[in-house]
Amino acid sequence: MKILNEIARALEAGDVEKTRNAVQTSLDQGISTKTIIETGLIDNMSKIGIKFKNNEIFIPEVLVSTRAMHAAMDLLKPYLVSNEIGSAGKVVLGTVSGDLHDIGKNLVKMMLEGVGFEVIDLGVNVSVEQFVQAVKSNKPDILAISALLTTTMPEMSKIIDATSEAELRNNLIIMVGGAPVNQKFAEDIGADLYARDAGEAAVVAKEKVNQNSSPKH
Ligand code: B1M
Repeated sequence: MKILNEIARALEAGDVEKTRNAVQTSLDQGISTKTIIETGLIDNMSKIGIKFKNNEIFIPEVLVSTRAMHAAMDLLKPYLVSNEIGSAGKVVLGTVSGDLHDIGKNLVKMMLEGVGFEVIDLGVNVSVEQFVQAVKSNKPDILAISALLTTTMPEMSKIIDATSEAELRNNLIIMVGGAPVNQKFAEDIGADLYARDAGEAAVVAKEKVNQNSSPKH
């Protein structure tokens, strides 16, 4: 459908007005909200995430695209029939205790939402207990933890240990990231996923949840 290509182009250009207009035209043409969201928005936001991961585009481009995506979602909200769209899964996200950096975390949140996850954002300076409590009450598929300081990185390990002690570790995917974090550190502390940037976070999170929910042979 030609109009869905128009959504893709407008989204990639980060043009809020054009994205909203193309979404409105799609609705006027009788295209379902499900197709508009899944094919027009989420698929293309995933492609933007992959380009970001491959360094083909950079943070400002991702930010304008996510802004356009949010504007489109706002327009579609009243048309959404409950359960028409299957959520990609639930994520609890936060920056660790003692750490106030949230620009990267917010970008991760936007990218995760862009590919269909429901994200519960705990904010910054989140204690081990708050993370554990949020996992207990929200039962997320993924616990996503961000840290930007070498001095706050050890909090990640404490959070992972605390989820095990609270017997919440089974079926919980733990993803870590932030500038000082790397794959080796993630493996050392027992995290399931590491993502270098927001684009990669959305891609690996989706892959892992799909993998866990696909039938075992
Ligand atoms: Co701070 N700061 N800062 N700072 N700050 C750094 C991180 C630092 C590297 C600067 C430096 O010295 N060169 C340094 C850390 C050194 C270290 O530990 N090795 C530092 C320091 C020391 C400090 C203070 C201690 C300074 C002081 O007060 N003496 C202080 C600490 C405050 C605290 O947290 N308790 C401090 C304060 C601040 C500000 C408040 C002024 C501000 C934060 C504002 C805010 O976030 N609302 C700030 C900023 C802006 C920075 C820099 C300049 C930029 C960080 C940023 O937003 N980058 C930073 C230097 C730098 O990185 N060049 C620095 C852009 C953002 C998009 O990238 O956050 O890396 P990033 O996120 C990426 C990836 O890391 C990844 O995806 C994101 C998008 O691609 N990612 C994840 C992040 N979380 C992820 C989670 C995932 C997956 C991927 O899965 C769950």
